[in-house]
Amino acid sequence: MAPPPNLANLGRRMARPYYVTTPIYYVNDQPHIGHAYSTVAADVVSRYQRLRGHPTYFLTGLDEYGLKIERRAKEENLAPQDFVDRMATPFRSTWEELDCAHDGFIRTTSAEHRESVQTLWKMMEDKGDIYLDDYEDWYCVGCESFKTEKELLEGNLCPIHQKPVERIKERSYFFRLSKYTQPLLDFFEAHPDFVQPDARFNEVKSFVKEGLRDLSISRTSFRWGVPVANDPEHVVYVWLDALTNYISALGGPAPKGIAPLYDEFWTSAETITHIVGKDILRFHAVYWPAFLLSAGVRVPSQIWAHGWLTVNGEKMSKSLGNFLPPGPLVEAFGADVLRYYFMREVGFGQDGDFSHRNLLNRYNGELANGLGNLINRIVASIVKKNLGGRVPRLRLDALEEADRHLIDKAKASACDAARHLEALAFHRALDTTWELVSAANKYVDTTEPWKLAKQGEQQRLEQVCYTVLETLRWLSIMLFPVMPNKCNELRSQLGLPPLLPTVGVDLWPSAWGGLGPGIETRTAGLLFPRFDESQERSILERLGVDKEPQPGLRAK
Ligand code: ME8
Repeated sequence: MAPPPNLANLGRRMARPYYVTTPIYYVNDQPHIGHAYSTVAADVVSRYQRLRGHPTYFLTGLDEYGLKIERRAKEENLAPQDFVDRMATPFRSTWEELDCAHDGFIRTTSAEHRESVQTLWKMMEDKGDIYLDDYEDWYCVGCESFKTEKELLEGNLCPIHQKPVERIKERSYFFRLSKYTQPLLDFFEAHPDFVQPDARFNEVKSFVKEGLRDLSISRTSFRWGVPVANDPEHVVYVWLDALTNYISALGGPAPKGIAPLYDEFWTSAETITHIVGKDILRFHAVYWPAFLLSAGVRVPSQIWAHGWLTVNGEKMSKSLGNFLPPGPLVEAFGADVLRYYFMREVGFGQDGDFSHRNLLNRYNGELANGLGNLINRIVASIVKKNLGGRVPRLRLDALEEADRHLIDKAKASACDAARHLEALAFHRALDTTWELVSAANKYVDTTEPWKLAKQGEQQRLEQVCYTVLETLRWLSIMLFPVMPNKCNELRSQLGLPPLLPTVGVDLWPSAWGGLGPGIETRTAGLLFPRFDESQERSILERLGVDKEPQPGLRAK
């Protein structure tokens, strides 16, 4: 027998801190499925890393300053601080409903954040990278970003928000971004995976190669922002303020002081991944590393720019007002099903269209008929009726070709799924996991355990049931990052405790036979009950969806 692993040593070897973040969302409106998509992705990453035993920190939060928020508060007849305080609640509760278990929730109006922004400013200033000058240009309040003439559509419209930009003329502090054109290109060269997907990285490189202009980083025409420390007439440009959240939430930048979280998850983290939508890639892949290079602070490992979700083919955004809130969807399907749908259908990095009909099809086809059916046929039926509900003994010496085939499939699937999850290719991880679900269903079809029971072939029946039960145990781990609650329910049916990720302990399945003999399985209702046509109709009606079939959610 192999000696038990030395957990203390294992812990040290595996202590590779992983930091994952979402964008901090503007609080000018309610959360919608686009925000949910980014936040679920980050939660899946963090749950996966924790399962592997890595110390992990998952940050999300809110972007509460800027002209856009100041104007929204005014529309609501509220002081900006009262307005942002009120808006924080729906975001927090949405992440709770979706089981997004963040470690930190940063709000940029906090005193700690303000101090961090001012510290980072000072570090850049000490480098000689900040100067005062006059400025005149076009500004889109929706993007909170300056626009060049070249970028504008006819009639001076912002190409993203399709709204007129404003002419801004004021005295402003500038960051010497132009100085960082070459250092950024060198950094990109040395870090070929800095931006994912690759095609997006090429866009970023082309943009930088054209040469960067210095960036205006302060405003005097409104007050709702972090004041510039030595010149409080100015507030810090909202993007410099917002990007700093990734370090302020950890107590950084801490040029002198001690900040344990910042040390662990920024300065010495093995991996720092910022998950963002492709709309805000330039801020993260160009401005943010330039600020950090200037301040002499470590640059993140990777910016992962995912694609854009449309609803029935239409662009969805708070500014355009046609957004789907996640709440009613969670109510209708449960958090895990919605999480599964987000991660399953659209290739991470590609655009996709959200369709209720397609969500129902995936639910019935893959969750109810695929995984649900597999669990049911074996746990609730064969094992309960023929083996007294207990897990049989694994007999390695009596494995048959079909058993070996399924075991090999499980090993290959677990290995591939892990590789894909490391690379944030969630859809691929689920593809390979579903190949295992199909292979296990096929195995049940061909080994026909109900016949073995009838014919009294007890030993073979036990072997077949064990093979499926152990496959289900593996699936309860492999699917945990995406569907944590359903996986723990499945584990309870298998007579196993809930998964409890622990630093230093790798829980990913690799050795066959972890399910001990004699454990009592439990049957506790269907994990994924199938919706019949009338249930489907009533769900769609409740969600206010047209009866007309919608285009499927397909990666474009
Ligand atoms: O840009 N499809 O905040 P924001 C997919 N505060 N993802 C979507 C989406 C859609 N239709 N709509 C929104 C900001 N998102 C800044 C960020 S970070 C330092 C500051 C997601 O409220 C996606 O992640 O406009 C996108 O990048 C983000 O929400 C924009 O959120």
